[in-house]
Amino acid sequence: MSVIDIPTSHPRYQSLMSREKIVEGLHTKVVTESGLIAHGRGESLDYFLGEATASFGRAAARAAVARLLVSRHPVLSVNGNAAALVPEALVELSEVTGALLEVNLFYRTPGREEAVEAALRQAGAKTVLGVGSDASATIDELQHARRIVSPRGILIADTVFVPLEDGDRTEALVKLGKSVITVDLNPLSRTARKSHITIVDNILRALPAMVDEARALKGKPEAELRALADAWDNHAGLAEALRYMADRLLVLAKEV
Ligand code: PTJ
Repeated sequence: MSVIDIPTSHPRYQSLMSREKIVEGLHTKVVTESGLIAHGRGESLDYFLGEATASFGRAAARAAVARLLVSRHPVLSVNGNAAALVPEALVELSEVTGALLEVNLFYRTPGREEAVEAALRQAGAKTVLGVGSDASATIDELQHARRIVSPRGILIADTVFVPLEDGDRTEALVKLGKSVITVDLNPLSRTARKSHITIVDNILRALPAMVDEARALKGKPEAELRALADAWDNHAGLAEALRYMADRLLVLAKEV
């Protein structure tokens, strides 16, 4: 249900296509209204990165995948924006790392969890947790809809991947002793600062990078993977992202 026909030669083709995916997701209930706002915020921050993956983003993706590969029960938590933008890559990441896919929504309005599940199944997912009667457990630390989780998934997970997440739930998952990984273009967000591994990059680039890293790392000795994940210093990573953005803006300021 494309609203406009975008020629591949358009200088903003990728950006316009991602916007189309979000708008289409709104029509199919995958994306919530606030998802449009979140996407716009992400797009503006991506300008600061030059709309490209920086070295710290790639290194964080590598550490994140290493963590997923050594986890006993890793879960990929999927919200509306993630399902609209990168459904295939989420399914691939789940297959390569063995992490389970679970739908988990901030705005759990009627029909949305099923719509997100359908998007994942259309992308090839065989098992999707957190939908209907499977969403029967709660995380007591949280007030809103995100407290509802699958007893087979997030409830018992040791590592949870929560891309494009809100700060409250990230904090709650950390408090519960889980290892938390996120993708967030905003290095200053509460989620970015509270997570153990934050990939400061656009989810459109970060997920395919994670799949590549997972394929490269899979089969490496567990001690090596554990050392890679443990060595990640999230505060240093966020500081580097901020410095990179600031330096880039200073260079651009000379060119305008
Ligand atoms: O589908 P639901 O109901 O679970 O709701 C999903 C949203 C995204 C609406 C909800 O989780 C939300 O309100 O999130 P926030 O608090 O807006 O946080 C989203 C974060 O993701 C912000 O820091 C954005 O800058 C960032 N972001 C947005 N788009 C991208 C992104 N980061 C990486 N890649 C993007 N494409």
